Amino acid sequence: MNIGIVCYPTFGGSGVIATELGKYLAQKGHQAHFITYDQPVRLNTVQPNTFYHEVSMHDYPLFHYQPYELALSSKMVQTIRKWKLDVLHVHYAIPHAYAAHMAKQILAVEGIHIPVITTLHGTDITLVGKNPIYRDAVNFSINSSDIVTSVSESLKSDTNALFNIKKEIEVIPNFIDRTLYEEPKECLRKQFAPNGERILTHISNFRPVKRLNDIIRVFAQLREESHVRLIMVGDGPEKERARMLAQELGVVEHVIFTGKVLDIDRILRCTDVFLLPSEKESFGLAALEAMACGVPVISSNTGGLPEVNIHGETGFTANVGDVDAMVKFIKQLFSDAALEETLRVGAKRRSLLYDITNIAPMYEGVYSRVVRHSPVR
Ligand code: GMT
Repeated sequence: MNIGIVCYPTFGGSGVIATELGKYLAQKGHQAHFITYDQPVRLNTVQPNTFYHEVSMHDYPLFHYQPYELALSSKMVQTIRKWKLDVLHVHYAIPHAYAAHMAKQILAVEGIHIPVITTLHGTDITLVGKNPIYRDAVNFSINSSDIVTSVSESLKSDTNALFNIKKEIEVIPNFIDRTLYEEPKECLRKQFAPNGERILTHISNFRPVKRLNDIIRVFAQLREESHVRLIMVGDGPEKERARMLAQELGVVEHVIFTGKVLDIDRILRCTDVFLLPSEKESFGLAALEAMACGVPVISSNTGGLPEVNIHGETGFTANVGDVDAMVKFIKQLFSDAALEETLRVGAKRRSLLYDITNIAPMYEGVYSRVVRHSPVR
């Protein structure tokens, strides 16, 4: 099949999922056509069956905001026509589902039918999409997609609660590629924790929803009694505030801010506990990636997190903002080697359920269904 993939090309989980899915499908012999404004970060190699179509923007002094949706729709239309795409799969509803609807209408005039699949990832619904500024257009474009998928049961029910959705949303969870975590790699533990400290890690886009201050507070409490170091991977608007809090609490020299890192598995492999205390989280892909490295997760129990991180099996979950509970769980884990091993094994075992070889066929099934039902071109 020739598959058009639209995503944000950045480090966020939706872009990672879209890119890894496309790369995997390309390896299986499909054509993966990425349509986006920049080379997706995970599409960093040239591969057979993989194509990148850049959405270029034209600046004009009249525009206060450049019309990205218009340029994206046009690029979708051109790519679908030229490469005879069979399906268009858009990740993150805003504005991709809307632009896809326009592309579909434009092509319909020429007698070309293109089925559109929209995958909802989280904040496109729970934070941004529900805002009255966008809500009507998001509602319309979700309903006009041929198939809608969401990355967790929790996101499905949030979408149904916040919007007036006329079709059944199919849940297809996020995934990891287990082979990535099986290759032997040099251990970097000494580099991050030269004095044999335990290592806590957090990975995100450092937005307010990730509650970085909770992470710093958890870490500062643990430092009172244990030798621990904190690795903060990523970048974003809350970084400086988190650094200032670490300074205020006297732990800043034990916190490593790595910036954006591509091969996060190298850090996760030497991590003892992964922290994700988010305010909202539709899935928590970074937690799953940690679990794939056998790292227990301490997370909040919001959104889709309890679907991924099973309390007492793969780590522990606590109420949003309950720093004391998170500290208590980590202390318990650090003081009980058998418990720690059980959680490490449990985390790894559960992550394997989400291996790409189990999840990608669900998307292929969706593609086959819509293509089978498409009128002949
Ligand atoms: O807006 C964001 O936080 C970014 C977005 C993304 O592109 O990564 O995150 C969402 O999608 C991920 C991939 O499906 C999920 O793993 C994240 O849980 C979800 N973020 C939130 O719901 C906050």
